[in-house]
Amino acid sequence: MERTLIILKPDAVQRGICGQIIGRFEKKGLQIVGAKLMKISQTLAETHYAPHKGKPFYDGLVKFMTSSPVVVLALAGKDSIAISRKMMGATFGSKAEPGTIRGDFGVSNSFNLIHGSDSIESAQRELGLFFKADELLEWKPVIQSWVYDFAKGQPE
Ligand code: D4T
Repeated sequence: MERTLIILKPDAVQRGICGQIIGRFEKKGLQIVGAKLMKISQTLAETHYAPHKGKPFYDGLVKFMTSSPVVVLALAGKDSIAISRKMMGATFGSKAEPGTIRGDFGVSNSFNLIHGSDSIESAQRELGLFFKADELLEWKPVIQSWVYDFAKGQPE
């Protein structure tokens, strides 16, 4: 199963809406394979957001992400990267569609509640930054055979 890194950003933790956001992923059928509350260090924030270095919002973004605890999740599922990005909605809360996490829970552009890896390569890099190998668990949900159709051997 494909794995992705999700960060519930400082605004989600401070506003007390982590449970509702995590519940959406669980209800969708994505599986939690890693989870922790942590304070992101300056170095980790700079490394994680290195692709944005030099952009006008970079300094503010690093300051925001290091300002207060976050909840990091590793989610597993078929196409979990694309599915979770779709559930998150457009980058800016002001533009995100109703029904998406950003569309339903926020109006801010920079305080946009959640991060999700945007490709297989990013997911591998980001999961390695935020989780030690032994913090990511291999486990089989008992409901899995009802979440996916395994009639052909592969999840569909
Ligand atoms: P992340 O990376 O946090 O999952 O968000 P997105 O993938 O949806 O958006 P992004 O990489 O383009 O932006 C990263 C992060 O920077 C903030 N941001 C972005 C901002 O404060 N001002 C801006 O103009 C942009 C483009 C929000 C998300």
